[in-house]
Amino acid sequence: VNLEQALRGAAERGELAVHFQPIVDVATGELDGFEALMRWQSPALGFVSPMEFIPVAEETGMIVEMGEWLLRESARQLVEWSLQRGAGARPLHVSVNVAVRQLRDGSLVRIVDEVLRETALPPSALWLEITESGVMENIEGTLLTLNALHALGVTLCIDDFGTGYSSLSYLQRLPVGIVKIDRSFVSRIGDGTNEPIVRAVLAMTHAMGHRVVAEGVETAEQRDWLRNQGCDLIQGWYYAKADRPENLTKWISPQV
Ligand code: G
Ligand code: G
Ligand code: MN
Ligand code: NA
Repeated sequence: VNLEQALRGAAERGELAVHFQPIVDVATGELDGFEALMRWQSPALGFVSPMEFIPVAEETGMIVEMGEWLLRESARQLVEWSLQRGAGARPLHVSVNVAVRQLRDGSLVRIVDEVLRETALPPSALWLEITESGVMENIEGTLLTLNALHALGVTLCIDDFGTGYSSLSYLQRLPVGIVKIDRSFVSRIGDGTNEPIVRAVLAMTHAMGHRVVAEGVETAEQRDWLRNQGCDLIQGWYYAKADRPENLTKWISPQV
């Protein structure tokens, strides 16, 4: 069976699921939110990794519809969790990956606006992750879309930061609130070569007024080092892998 054929209509047939990975405030250890990650269980192909199907979805344009489904589902889930936690609890966010193809598609701003209205999710609780390379490919075109999204009140994140050809001047021009340091930097904390880069990224992004999420944190040593350096939020298997919503109840209770 051809992957592209199998993927067509997967959302309508109920084959797609959203898993959520906790993102933690490193200073307090409190839950700050989740990254939403798409999962596909194909009847014909079995479990297919997003590393395989997301590129196909991008090339064919299917990512636009799948991404709309993901946004709606992620927002709906966060609203449900927030109601469970009650009004006094720390507000949570949900961070959703947006592919370059979705950014280029004229429908993204309308879709985000609709999802916010339908679900009554507070706009700032919706974070949209855009890769650095995606922005750099077409910075002027992307900037118009990012400014329109920013005007809706959503929080924009630069994902996989440090892996592309980043320029400091572009970062200053983007209406982003969050920079996510790629896990390739985090994984080598402790070997003496990457620490200066991570320190520099933290200093620079904080000077610009952005908050920093470190991805791929797997050990207590990495967590401690990042906390000492003033990193804001961390995400990684040290805390939790992405999991289905029903397995995340222990994270949702406001005491955690
Ligand atoms: O989810 P991991 O758990 O395997 O994800 C692998 C890659 O697929 C990551 O680079 C991640 O950003 C990407 N990915 C996962 N879910 C989505 C999604 O819903 N949309 C986009 N654009 N990328 C996703
Ligand atoms: O590209 P993006 O950052 O959106 O991708 C998230 C990817 O990182 C997913 O595949 C997710 O499963 C993976 N991931 C999340 N935490 C960790 C971690 O601590 N270690 C490793 N190796 N991968 C992680
Ligand atoms: Mn991401
Ligand atoms: Na990333």
